[in-house]
Amino acid sequence: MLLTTTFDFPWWLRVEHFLNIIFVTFFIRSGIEILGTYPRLHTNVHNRPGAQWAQFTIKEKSKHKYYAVGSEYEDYSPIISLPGRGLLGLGRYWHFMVVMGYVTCFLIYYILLFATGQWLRYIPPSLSTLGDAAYNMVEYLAFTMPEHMTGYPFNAAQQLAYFTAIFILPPFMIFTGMFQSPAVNSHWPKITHALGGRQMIRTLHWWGLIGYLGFIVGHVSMVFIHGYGHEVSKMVFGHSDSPVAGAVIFTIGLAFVVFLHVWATRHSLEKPRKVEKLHNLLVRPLTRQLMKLESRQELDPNNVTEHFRASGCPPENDEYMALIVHDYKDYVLEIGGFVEKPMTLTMEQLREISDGYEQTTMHNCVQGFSSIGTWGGVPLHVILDLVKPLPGATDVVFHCFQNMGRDDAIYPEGWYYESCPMMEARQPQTLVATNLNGEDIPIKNGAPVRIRQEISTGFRSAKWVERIEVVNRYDIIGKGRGGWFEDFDYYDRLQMI
Ligand SMILES: Nc1nc2c(c(=O)[nH]1)N[C@H]1C(S)=C(S)[C@@H](COP(=O)(O)O)O[C@H]1N2
Ligand SMILES: [Mo]
Repeated sequence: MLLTTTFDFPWWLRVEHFLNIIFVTFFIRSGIEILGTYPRLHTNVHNRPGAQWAQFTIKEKSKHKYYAVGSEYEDYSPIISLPGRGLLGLGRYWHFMVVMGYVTCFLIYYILLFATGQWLRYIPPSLSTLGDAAYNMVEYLAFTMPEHMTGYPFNAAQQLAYFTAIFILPPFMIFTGMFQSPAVNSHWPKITHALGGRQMIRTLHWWGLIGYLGFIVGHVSMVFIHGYGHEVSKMVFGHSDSPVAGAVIFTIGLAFVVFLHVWATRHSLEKPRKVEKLHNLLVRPLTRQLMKLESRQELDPNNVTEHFRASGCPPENDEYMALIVHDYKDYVLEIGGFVEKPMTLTMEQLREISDGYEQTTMHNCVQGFSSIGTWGGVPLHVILDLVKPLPGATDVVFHCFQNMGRDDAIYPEGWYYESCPMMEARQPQTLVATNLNGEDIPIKNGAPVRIRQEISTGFRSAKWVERIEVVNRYDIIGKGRGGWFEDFDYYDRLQMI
């Protein structure tokens, strides 16, 4: 028989199984952190408030009337989420670090699985396996032990569960995870649309989480039903001849996993910058590749979001108020810094250069909400060609009228600013926007001028922009991390995911 030779559990399979326990539990806890910063699930890309189909918070409404999302954060306990306390940036750091490790291990695992023929035992031999699996479940409920399938080391219900956990859930999660990345979903807008849009993809990813939780509950119950020592010694030694030693070693292994979680949580809360460093080391190679994907969105202008959601409160200083009162006639955008020809542009001049340019794109807030808008303005590369960055210019910094500490009650201090590497600045859809849906940009969305960075998450699109500065280093601005959220909230400056 073909399958009798693959009855054993080779060492690489057992190592992979153990690593998987670490990866999946880290995914779940950091995933809950991410979910908590926008604890509502929608299926419609416009995510109209109140239209969520599920919610994981008891907060009814946000504190602000217009600027909803900032205060919608749910800060779960560090016992549940990694690292807890609403630290989205750090939760993301962990989630993506684990992606790097998990995907690497999984590729090796798949290769070995196929190279050794082990994969065959997880493939249901015929459609009747489905019926057998259902029958097995009834047997479990009746406290009888189902028979193994002939030639296999497990019964039909187990085979089906393993098949799902090995061949369905991981690719599904990687795929639905990837398509939440603004770099990916703006490069393949048609696939994004075909999948049902940004919120549907988020919802699907959540169902994957439920799939994992279901699998874990089932899998762990099976281990106890079939005998803890007997089962875990297969995970340790590959056979069940030494159940006691197996149980001891496996339990120590589990304690180690718990220790890792406690360590990761404490470390994140106490030394967040160290976690950030590790993240940058592991994940930057990926984000730098993602940065090369250009946004190619030409979404349907008839499908713009009626109430484009807003994040952050508008500036409250006299200078900005005066601009509003005078209908932005006195507004001048300064573009300078490390350039050959610094210049200033009025609204009128901006509109003239723009010559009616528009792009209809989807906004991806890092917290998870999305909106669609038609933005008019001047692509940043056009402006850069006018001011001519000097050789050695590396980044473009956007300075805003808004001071977070002063204008937004939920944040501590500091002028809002953001920056981006020259490569991102020169992308075709990186825009200096003056219009939203054919009108002046509303105050809440960044009037009179804001940036659109379409391949990155929302916080990188600075609103209420006063000045654009080309630089050859950004680490001497603010606290040196490249932007306000990077300085204060451990957000990733190259948040392409
Ligand atoms: N100056 C400034 N720009 C900002 C913010 C802010 O608080 N202040 N919030 C950012 C975040 S987190 C998001 S999601 C988007 C929101 O854009 P919107 O309000 O048009 O939806 O703006 C970004 N730009
Ligand atoms: Mo955001």
